[in-house]
Amino acid sequence: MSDLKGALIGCGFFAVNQMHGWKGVQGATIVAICDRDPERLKIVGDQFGIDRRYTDASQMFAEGGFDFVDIATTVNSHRPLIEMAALHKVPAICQKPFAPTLADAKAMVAACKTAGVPLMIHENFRWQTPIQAVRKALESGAIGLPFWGRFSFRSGYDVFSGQPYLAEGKRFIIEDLGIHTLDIARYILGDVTSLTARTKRVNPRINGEDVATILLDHDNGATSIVDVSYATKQSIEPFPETLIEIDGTEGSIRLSQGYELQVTNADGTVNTDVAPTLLPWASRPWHNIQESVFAIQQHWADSLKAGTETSTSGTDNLKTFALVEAAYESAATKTTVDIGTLLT
Ligand code: NAD
Ligand code: 89V
Repeated sequence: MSDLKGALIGCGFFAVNQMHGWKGVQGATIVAICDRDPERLKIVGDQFGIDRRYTDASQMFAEGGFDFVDIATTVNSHRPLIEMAALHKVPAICQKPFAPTLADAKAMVAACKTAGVPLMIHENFRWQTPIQAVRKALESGAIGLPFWGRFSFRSGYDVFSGQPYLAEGKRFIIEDLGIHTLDIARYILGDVTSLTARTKRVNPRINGEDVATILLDHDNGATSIVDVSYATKQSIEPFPETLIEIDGTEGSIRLSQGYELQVTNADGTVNTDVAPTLLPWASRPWHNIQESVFAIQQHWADSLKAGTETSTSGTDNLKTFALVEAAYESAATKTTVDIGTLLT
């Protein structure tokens, strides 16, 4: 089977990782790019040798000649661009966060369903090597049935220099980073029935919250905590590591700073180095994220060819996005929010 042809929209900060990722993916090639900013279009077009360049996405769709689109723009453009893809019956990948609101996200899923095209959200954190290792350890049965978990991302890393828009919005850490951590919690412990959240803004130079603590009730009866912070100064900066603790009926799993996995049960303790690979184009400390970009893109190419649903399909990611909406609602109202109600 010949390579799938892809088009990428949005040639900003993160798209450079996606373009590098696509170079390594087997079975897919980017043939066209689009950015409404001609300068970004030129930088990325020249760096990756792409001749077909557009400043207008509708013109690119009208000319066609690609099998899927990869949308790497910021959130406000996601719905119109996904609806454009659906109109042209083009399978689509959309960066997180899914949409500005859950209603928009539901409309995007509906548009793709009606058009009969797959939609995948680029929710890459569950594809990180250490996260995959935790899931495998749990699936092996080594710790029995999980009843408690903690998914923690606490950092003082300056994300605002690369992504200045993160300082501007009324919402920050839950929508941008917590969305990944909530998705990991779902991926490891299963879907969530209800949630309680508290937030804080510590950094006075940003508009949104930079600390959040979220208590999750999972379908399987497990309880977990998702705690995220960009206001935490530590001796060794852990960015961008998610640290995990899982307690089960027969043992425990710990994913510690430095990508160390420890699985303990009645047979003893097994320690494993689960550090991500440093891909040739990647750089520390981002390599953990960069490797997961390649992994999710390979998964997309394989799934599109096989006609199978992706792990983070639009339908799946509605359940993660609902947790984001619920966390803001819970923090604002100081109530526990029922997730089922949001998803109906
Ligand atoms: P950015 O602002 O650097 O880049 C976005 C680009 O999209 C800009 O060049 C802009 O001109 C272009 N653009 C916006 N609307 C457009 C439209 N309608 N048509 C054509 N071009 C358009 O932003 P970024 O930091 O690269 O973030 C992009 C997305 O990636 C965000 O949703 C962000 O949350 C996400 N992101 C994901 C990860 C991850 O690990 N999954 C990491 C960082 C950022
Ligand atoms: O993954 C992201 O969305 C990024 C970062 C890791 C910096 O929060 O914005």
